Amino acid sequence: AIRALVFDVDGTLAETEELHRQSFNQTFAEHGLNWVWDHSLYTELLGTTGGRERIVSYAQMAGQNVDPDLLHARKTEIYNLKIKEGLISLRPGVVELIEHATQEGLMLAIGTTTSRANVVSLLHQTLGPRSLDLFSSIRTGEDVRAKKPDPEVYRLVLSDLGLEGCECLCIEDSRNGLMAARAVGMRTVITASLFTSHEDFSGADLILRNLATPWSSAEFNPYTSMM
Ligand code: XBP
Ligand code: MG
Repeated sequence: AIRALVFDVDGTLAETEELHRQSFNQTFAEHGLNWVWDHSLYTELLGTTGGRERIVSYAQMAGQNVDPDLLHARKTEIYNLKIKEGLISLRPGVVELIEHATQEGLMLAIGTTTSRANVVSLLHQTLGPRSLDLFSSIRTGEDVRAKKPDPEVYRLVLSDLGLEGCECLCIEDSRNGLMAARAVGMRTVITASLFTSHEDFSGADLILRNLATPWSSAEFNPYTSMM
């Protein structure tokens, strides 16, 4: 039986990736770099998970020498200011699913590639400061050596929860996330996001437009049928 729901953050809890993209570009401009990551380039660059790693791989491609830690720290600062402006809301159905799962006695967890500060400010801004307590485990890119599609972050989550992968249902939006979730044996629901809708989601147990759509359908409720 399913005992926990495990959420990805970027693209899954909220459509944050456009804000990440703008924060990268603002950082590059501030540092006098002529790098502009437009929508289509950024879609490709998302193949490298982790903002710092994305900067490193782009710098290599561009043949330029930069300080990835400095750039990424500033990008995180800008991103957090934008989140605190309240520009981002949770995707449809996320709040309802969290409430439903809590009522059913399921545990909740988060496994993400992004930094802890970004998760904390998103949860604070959208669900309130006490919402962090809803999650029995929050593991981020800062806790791992290898980011998704490597399953390390989800291994940590499972170990925090004391559960096997087969006891968890993961909600993801990207192929890299799906690979990580499948590698630890979690059944995975994909809610494709703005930057990932073209990706190959084979191996997913269910692919949805968003988490709200099934709730309005009388025929089939994937959550109750999986639980
Ligand atoms: C999201 C990412 C992140 C964000 C940027 O992956 O790859 O790197 O693009 O965040 P996932 P940081 O949704 O699978 O966690 O700059 O903080 O890395
Ligand atoms: Mg994601």
